[in-house]
Amino acid sequence: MADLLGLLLRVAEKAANVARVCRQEAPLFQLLVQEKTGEEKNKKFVQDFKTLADVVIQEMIRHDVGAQFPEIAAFIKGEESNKFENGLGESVTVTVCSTEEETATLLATVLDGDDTAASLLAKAIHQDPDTIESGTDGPTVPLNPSELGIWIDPIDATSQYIEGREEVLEENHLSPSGLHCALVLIGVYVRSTGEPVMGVINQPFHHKDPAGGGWRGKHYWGVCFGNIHFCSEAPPKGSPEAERRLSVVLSSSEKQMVKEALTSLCGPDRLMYASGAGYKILCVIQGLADAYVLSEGSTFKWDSCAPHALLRAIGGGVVDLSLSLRSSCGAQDQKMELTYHQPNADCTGADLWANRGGLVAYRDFSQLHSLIQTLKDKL
Ligand code: 2IP
Ligand code: CA
Repeated sequence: MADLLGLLLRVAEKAANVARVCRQEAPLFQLLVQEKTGEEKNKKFVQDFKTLADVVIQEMIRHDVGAQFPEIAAFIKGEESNKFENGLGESVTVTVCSTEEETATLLATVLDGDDTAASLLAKAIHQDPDTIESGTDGPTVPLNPSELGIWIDPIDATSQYIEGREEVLEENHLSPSGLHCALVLIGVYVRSTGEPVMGVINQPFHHKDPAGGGWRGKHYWGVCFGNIHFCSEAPPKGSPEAERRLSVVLSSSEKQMVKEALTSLCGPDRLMYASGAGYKILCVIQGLADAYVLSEGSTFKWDSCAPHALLRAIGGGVVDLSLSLRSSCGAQDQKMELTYHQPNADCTGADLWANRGGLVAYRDFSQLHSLIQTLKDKL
């Protein structure tokens, strides 16, 4: 498992590099943001390039992890499919080839012959990132790679990534939107139980290099299995959680009824809004909010698996909101925690893997209990 953690940290850093390159290199950036007008307008192509950045990152992670851990290869899933249609309606399967040149040639077919863009992208895919240390000798966890599966979200909060607003992060404050909400998420779960046991998060746009070298990222990781708990983030300090009013982060599109119920519990000044499902869970991990409540089934296994593992590593978790509201013992039941191994019945496409009942991400169990009790009468 220590080897796997090291590999995931490296491959997530490479993914973050690809995400940064797509914004920093002019030929790629133009594809990402260009809005052609009149006869030149080809919305589909612009749309497709956004997806291509995601597909390329996902395939690169799948390729690198599958090469080192062949037992996991067939159990690496993500948000995107690698079947891709270019602006000319041709279908291409995006894969990472054995050489940079081959990958560039393949990408050029998806990019309608744009060799410059294809070469820049291929270079980032084949570049070795600086070695990243987890800061421990590596947790020893009694699990074999053949027991594990992986969920990848190549870029969470894609809309913030495309829009690209540069906000300056204030220490100890969450920011509602901007580039820093975009995250690379890689989560590992146990195939037989669906329990999330390892998570790596890379925030490609964490801060600007003061020497003018562009954006720098930050990574976070956690491992949790049985009594083994390791996390890059220490549980937040501050006044005892029970002694102060709860703070909750929500999606800006959350239902009015939920906002009102939570206002009565927390007070209006303790409700916050932020973009990105992964970023909101990261805010809970960092103590910028006590909980993230989502009443809709609008997140997916790839959004929650990685940050869920980090939360568990610091003593928290992520429960299914709808199940918790219906259960007689509230959230107390371990079965309320989200799992990652079984598709939803009677669903197709992405909905197979939706967190259908909504969710609550929390650090402190008694706070989760108060939230569920408050929402129980209202939803
Ligand atoms: C999205 C993204 C959105 C989030 C949505 C996720 O993933 O994180 O920001 O909505 O739930 O599925 P919101 O910001 O309202 O919470 P992606 O960007 O990968 O599609
Ligand atoms: Ca996502």
